[in-house]
Amino acid sequence: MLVILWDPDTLLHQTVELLGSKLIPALESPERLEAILKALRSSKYELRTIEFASPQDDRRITRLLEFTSATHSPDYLQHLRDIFQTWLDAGLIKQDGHVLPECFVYPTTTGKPLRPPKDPFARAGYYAFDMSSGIMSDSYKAIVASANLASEGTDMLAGFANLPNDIDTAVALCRPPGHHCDGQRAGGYCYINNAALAVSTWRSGHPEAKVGILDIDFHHGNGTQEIFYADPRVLYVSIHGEDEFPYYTGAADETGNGDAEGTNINLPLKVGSSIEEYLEKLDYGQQKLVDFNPDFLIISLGFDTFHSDPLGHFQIHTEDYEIISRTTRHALKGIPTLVLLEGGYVIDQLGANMLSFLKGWNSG
Ligand code: OKP
Ligand code: ZN
Repeated sequence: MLVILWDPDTLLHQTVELLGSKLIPALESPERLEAILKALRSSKYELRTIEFASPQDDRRITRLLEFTSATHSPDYLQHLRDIFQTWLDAGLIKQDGHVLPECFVYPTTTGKPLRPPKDPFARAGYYAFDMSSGIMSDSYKAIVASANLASEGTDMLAGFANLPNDIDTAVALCRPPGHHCDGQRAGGYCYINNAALAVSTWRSGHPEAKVGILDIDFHHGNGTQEIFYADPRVLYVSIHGEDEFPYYTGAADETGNGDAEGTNINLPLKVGSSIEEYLEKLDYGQQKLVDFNPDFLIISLGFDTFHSDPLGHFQIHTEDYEIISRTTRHALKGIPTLVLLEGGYVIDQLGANMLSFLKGWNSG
């Protein structure tokens, strides 16, 4: 049985991005979550949904930050918390404005360590790798609420929090998503790597555990890959559009470093690929995960693999999500599983796609 987690504070983040040379409301919008909630509420399946309130008590916040700090640098987390107010105080934006970067970090031959720039305007670029990660007045609240869902879901599955014991799957309706954040910089609508936080949460009670991550968002999870690239106890498997965003990662020859060699598996697929081609890769990735025999499984779930997605380009339809989730569940049954929402931008089909996924999971 599965349980679904969400938090109304995640709706507060609503920023802008560039389309050509125009600023538009970011495609990663509150309406995405609202569409999924609407579908869940009117569904004929029996679904257990828990509404969370972002962490209020100091102990919970301290614990969340401690687990996040295992993979995110303290100065980056401080930046996320403070940059909006800093820009406001410096007169760079008004209350309804958005922090967007100007100048990014780039390779040099000096060998000198990079330091955060003093200029608050420049800092926005130091802590980001693209311009799809704006920060507005309530962003930090939503970022924390989203991350908290990943941690709460893990607590339940790990037995750190009370949960009816027939539940072995938690679906965290996170937004903003997480898989592009590498712990030092925001990008691709991601600010905290929710999957990495789930791993740290799980490890707080099971330090030796092996964790499998299956990333089925259309885009390569460069952040998750980066964070666990040298970690032999995390197997990262990603199926994603070849040569698509985030452009510089996701090739099949990125396989892990040192004794983690072989624990990073990228399965790039050509743009326009069909569900049959997709399922071949999925089958291969699932088998690798089965062989790894993880104690805990995380699925980074994006619905931007949908055929008409503005940011994704596979030929995958609503009924296919049922097949994808059923085969995954079937292959990896018995392993406690945290499903984290990543992308998916066809708002009026997101609800149906999520229901299709849940239906397949429950019958796998
Ligand atoms: C995030 B996730 C549109 C550019 C969008 C960012 C894509 C982020 C995808 N103006 N670039 O993996 O779904
Ligand atoms: Zn995506």
